[in-house]
Order: sequence, then C-alpha cells, then structure tokens
Amino acid sequence: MNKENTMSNSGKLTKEQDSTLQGSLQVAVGGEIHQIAGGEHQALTTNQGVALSDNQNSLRANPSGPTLGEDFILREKITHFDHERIPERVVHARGTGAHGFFELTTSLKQYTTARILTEVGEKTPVFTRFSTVAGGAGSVDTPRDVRGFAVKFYTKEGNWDLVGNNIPVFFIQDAIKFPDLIHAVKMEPDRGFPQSATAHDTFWDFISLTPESMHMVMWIMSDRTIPRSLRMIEGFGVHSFRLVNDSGESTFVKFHWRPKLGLQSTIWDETVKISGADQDFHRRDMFDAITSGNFPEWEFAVQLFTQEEADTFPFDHLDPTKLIPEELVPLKVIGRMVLDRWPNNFFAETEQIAFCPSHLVPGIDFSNDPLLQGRLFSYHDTQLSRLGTPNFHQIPINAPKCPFSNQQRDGHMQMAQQAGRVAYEPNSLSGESPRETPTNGFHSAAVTETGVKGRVRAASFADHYSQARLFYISQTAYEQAHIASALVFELSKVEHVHVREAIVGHLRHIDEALAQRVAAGLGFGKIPNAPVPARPVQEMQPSPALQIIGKMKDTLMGRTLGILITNGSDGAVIDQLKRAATSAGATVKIVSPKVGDVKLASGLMLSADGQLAGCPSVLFDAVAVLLSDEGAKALSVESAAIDFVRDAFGHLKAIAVDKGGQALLKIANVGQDAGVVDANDQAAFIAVAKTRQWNREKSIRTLA
Ligand code: HDE
Repeated sequence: MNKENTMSNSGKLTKEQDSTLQGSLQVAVGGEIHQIAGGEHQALTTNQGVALSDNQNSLRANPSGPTLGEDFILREKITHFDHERIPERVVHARGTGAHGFFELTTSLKQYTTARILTEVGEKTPVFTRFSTVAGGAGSVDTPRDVRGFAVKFYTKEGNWDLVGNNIPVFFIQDAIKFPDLIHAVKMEPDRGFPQSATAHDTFWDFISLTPESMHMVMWIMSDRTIPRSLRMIEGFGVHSFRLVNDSGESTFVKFHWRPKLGLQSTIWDETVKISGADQDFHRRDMFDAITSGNFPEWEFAVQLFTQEEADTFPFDHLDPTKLIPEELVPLKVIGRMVLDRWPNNFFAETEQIAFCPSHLVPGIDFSNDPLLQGRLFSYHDTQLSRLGTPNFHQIPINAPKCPFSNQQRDGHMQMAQQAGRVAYEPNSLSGESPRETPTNGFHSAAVTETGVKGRVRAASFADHYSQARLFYISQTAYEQAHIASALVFELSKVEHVHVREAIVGHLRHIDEALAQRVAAGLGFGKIPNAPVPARPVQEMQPSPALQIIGKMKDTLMGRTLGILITNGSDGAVIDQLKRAATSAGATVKIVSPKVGDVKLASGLMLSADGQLAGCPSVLFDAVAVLLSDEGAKALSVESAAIDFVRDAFGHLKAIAVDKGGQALLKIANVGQDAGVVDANDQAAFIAVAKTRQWNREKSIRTLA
C-alpha cells in the first residue's frame, strides 16, 4: 500500500496501533477466507485513529439479528460516504487537469512588474484544467463544445489565474446575459436533455435573437470544438488585460497558448463514434501522454498594444466578441508551459481547484471589458457554494505557494491556527502581524473614468458580423464545408422552423454562399430575409492564422497508429512499420480479434493491446491492416473489421495494407487513393500518415 495515498496524520503508526500486519492477510468475506498478498500494511482505522478489527461485517445483535445503532464504525463510514459529492461546476463541470510548470523565455520588464513575466528562466508551478462547458461532470469528453483552458500560476507574488477558452472570442458582450446563455445551452429544463449539445431549440432560439454571438457561432461550428486531443488545442485569455510597469504606465495585452504538437481536430462523424468508443477519450489521452513521459507543451504568447493603437482598430478590443488579428498585432512568444505530473487524486486536485479571474498579481490588471468585469465576482461566488467555505483558498491545490497572511479569521473548515491576541490591522500590540507593502503591493492601473452612469451598450460594440465574416472567409474550402455541414446538422435538430430561418438570415451577413448552402441543406425553398444589421459589415483581409488546417503540423508526434492483425500475420512487416512509426514519434497499438497473444506466421507470439470490437479505428490517427489470407477471410464477415477500414478511410486517415489488408479493403468496398499505401513502403506510409487526406473528402461525403 502506498502510505502517501492514505489519510494518516503522521504517516507512521503508534506502537499501540501497530499490531502489525506483516506478511499475508486473511480476510473473511461471505464466509470464505481470502488470502491477500503480503507486505507491510498500515492499520486500517476510523477517522479518530481507532484500529478496526473487522471491515467486512457490521455489528449485529446476533448472526441473523438487526444491526446495532451503536456501531459507530458503520455510522462513520456510511455518513462520510453519504457526503462524498459536492455540487459540480455550474458550467465547465467536466474537466481534466494536470500539474506542470511555466518557464519565461523573454522578459516583459519594459511593460510589467509582474515577476512571472520578467524573470527569464524562472520556473513557476502551474495547475491547468481543461473542460467542456455544457455537459455535466459525468458527460462525454467529445461533444461539439468550447474547451475551457484554465491555468493557475503559483507565482512567488501570489496566485495568478488565467481562466481562458480554446476560442478567442465569446458569445455575449455583457455578463448580465451569461445566465440566459447558459440556460439556453444546457439541457432543456422541462425534459432534461440534450446533455452537452448545442443542437436543440433553446440554444439556437437564444442565438437567433443575439446577433452579437455570430462571430462565436462561426468558431463553434468549426472543427475547433471537436479537437483530436486537449494537447492539440490553443488557449486564449479572451479579454484584453493590462500590464503595468514600474513607472505606472499600462499596456493592453491579450494572452495566447499555442500547442507544440500543432492544432488538430477530428471529423464530425469520427467524433460521434469516439463518444461511443471511449467516453473519456481526452482524459485518457492526457493521462497516457503525461504518465508515459510525453509531456504536453504550449508556447505562451502575448499581443501588446497601446490605447493609441487600439483607437485605430476597426473594432473595440474591449468587446469580447472581437479578436485582434495576428496580422494587425503580431504574437510575441514569451514562454512555455509543460504539463508533467498527473494529480495524485482527481477529487482533491482537479475537482477542488478553484479558478477566479480576479486572482491577479501586481503588474497585471483588468480592462473594462464588461464580460470580464462580471466574471470578477462570479467565480469567487460560485466557489462558495461549490466548496462550501470562504476558506477554499486553504485547500492545498488552491493555496498559494508563497507565504500569505492577513487578519481574516474563522469560517467553515478553518485549517490555520492563527496564534496571538491581534486579529485586526492597524495594531500596536503585535510586532509580527502583517503590514501593507506600499511599493510592491498590488496597485490598480491609474485610469481616469468619466461619463454618465447608465445601463448602456457602447456604440463601438454594434458591429456583429464583420469578424464573423472575417473568420469564415479565412478558412480553407474544407473548413468552410465543415462549418456549413455543422450548421445544417445543428439546425436540423431544431424543431421551430422560424428559428432555423432566423439563423440563416444572420448567415447572409456573413457569407451569402454559406447562407445558400445551409438553406439548401435544410430544404428551404427560398433563402430567408436577413435582419437589418446595426452596423454595415466591414470587409477585412482574410487572416490565415484563424484556420486549423493552416496550423496543423505534418507530424506523427503525439499521434497513435493502430495496427490490425490476426493469427498468421507477417511479424517482420508489423515490426518494420512499428519501428518506423515509433521513430516518427507515434505510439503504436496492436489490435486483433482477440486480446492476448496472436500467433504470427513465424510461429512467434505477439501480444495485442486491444480487442477489435473495443478498439475501432476512430481511436487512432492512422491505421495499418496486416493480415494473413485466412485472417482476411475471417475478418471479411466481421462487421467491426469492415467498420475499422471504412471509418479509417471515411475519416481521411492514411491506411497501410499488405496483401491480406488489401483484400479486406476490397470486401469493405474501400477505395484506393494516395493515402492508401503498401505496408512494405514504410517511408511512404509515414509521409502520408502525418496528415489527414483532405483531398479524399469530396469523393466520399456530401458536405452541407
Ligand atoms: Fe466562466 N465560469 N464565466 N468563462 N469559465 C466558470 O466558475 C462565468 C467565461 C471559464 O476549470 C464558473 O469555478 C461568467 C469566459 C472556464 O474550473 C463560473 C461569465 C471564459 C471555466 C463562471 C463567464 C470563461 C469557467 C463555473 C460571463 C473564457 C472553468 C465554475 C461573464 C475567457 C474553470 C467555476 C475550471 C467556469 C462564470 C464567461 C472560461 C460560474 C459569469 C468569457 C475555463 O463562475
């Protein structure tokens, strides 16, 4: 037993407790005696430290009598169990987190006093949590959804939480609309479905009446919301923040994370099938990568600009439905984040971590973005109901790693035992009590605010379509087709025809051809009218940086090759392919009709990693099908094998085949193209396996 993982006060047993438990242990279960492997065991105790003599049976009046109320051991155990759950997050409930570090590579000393952004080479511990937004904690990893990308930096000057998403803009401009947005997207309240999906009436109804969401709608209908891996998503702080230097001057900043493995998404049909094949696809992928030493890594970059520069932008950077094109303000890479340690305990760390955008360090400050302003109290507030106490900062995952001290006292679950007579400030009775730090303490940016108070939306926030159009026209033809198909899919699930029509009306301001395509996909006889825009749409230069395909890397790093084999397969070909793929950075999994040993043609045995029905090709980035003639024959009547190759082809993956594999492709009616390669030509296969076969798509799928 790992003593670190047990709840014990000192980790050591007292002499009295240690009646020890050396060697093998006998446990009586249901009248049978089970022998459990030996070793040195800690005593199993109650929460009061009392050693248990029997953890299998409650205290009963007699062998067939009632259980006695005096059984404090039973009561303690069941009571604790009854209270194990805490409220899940109201949004972003489903998440996956890991520990790591941030390392600064370029100093921003000119712009900020924040030490984390000025000390080159310094490694700051971080905990990063990725999440979906709409689904509950037990929902699948792969719905079409935004991904949260929240980083807690445990800096020497206090905790800084950068609570972002994998999309640089948001649905709404003002925090007061957030509860409406979330009520619209979550499962409908009268029926309790759909779980984690935007494809339903209430979501699209709200969107159709909220034109400011059109830019975000383009992003969520793109393949950004169906990522291949959390290791392959970008992250964005979304809002403008301020950096403040030692002269008190402030500069605006947008924060970006860029994945070292490049961006990569899945194909919609593939995503749907992954959800069935592995509900924990992203969590498992992250776990596997970190525990096998393939640590995920991101570049940290900033866009810096002054108020004067912002005044020249054709949009208001304080409007969170707008991004700043990289072509307008280039990204400056200033550091990297590596996630290198999986948590010990999911609940204690990933569930209990509490992010708050209001957690800032000196040298960084907020902007007036009204969405950000609303977030500044929401997160702390939600932690109070989620974690149940204002002392949630004392939970180890939330506690700063630098000293912290103040006169706040008491409250539920107070862990600190603050000594002394003084719990107020200023005081003259204690020489040791904490004092203000006038120079290095937190200073808000010196900003002048004037004007008339009111519930108003800035006139500069009125342009709702220009950047939606910018996003759409910046995509490759494949990506545009995926957006159109996603819109048709989503709107086809909406029962109210007027809602479908309203959305297509909005699309006309984004791109007339897109609107036509979606209207045709929905079977409309004519294209619905477009609403009158508050501002005319501005034509902007396309920004290729907004593509996914443009940001993919031709690589097998971090990807997985699945090799389907049967008894009688050629071990030499398997081995050569495996070696070529591994040296290109891929992980290789052997799949066969039966899990366990496969007898190769040579008579040697090879152990399979997975069984065919449980390892469909959607779990891999590229596949190889290496079969004996008998194997091909046997698999020709196996629907899981037919699906394996059909799906690999349909999801635009490279396929390596030998003679048996080729026979299976023929039976499955799978075509031939440049992405289907002879398994003996490993170099050719590795070259095509590094990317998806985009050219194939138009020949196999009607898009939109
Ligand atoms: Fe959040 N959001 N949010 N959000 N958000 C929460 O806080 C909220 C917004 C984001 O892994 C909640 O601890 C409001 C934008 C992430 O634990 C809650 C508004 C962005 C996470 C909350 C927004 C985000 C949350 C729920 C509009 C991208 C998960 C549980 C004003 C920049 C963090 C919790 C984690 C979580 C409120 C909009 C990102 C209720 C009121 C914009 C990544 O406080």
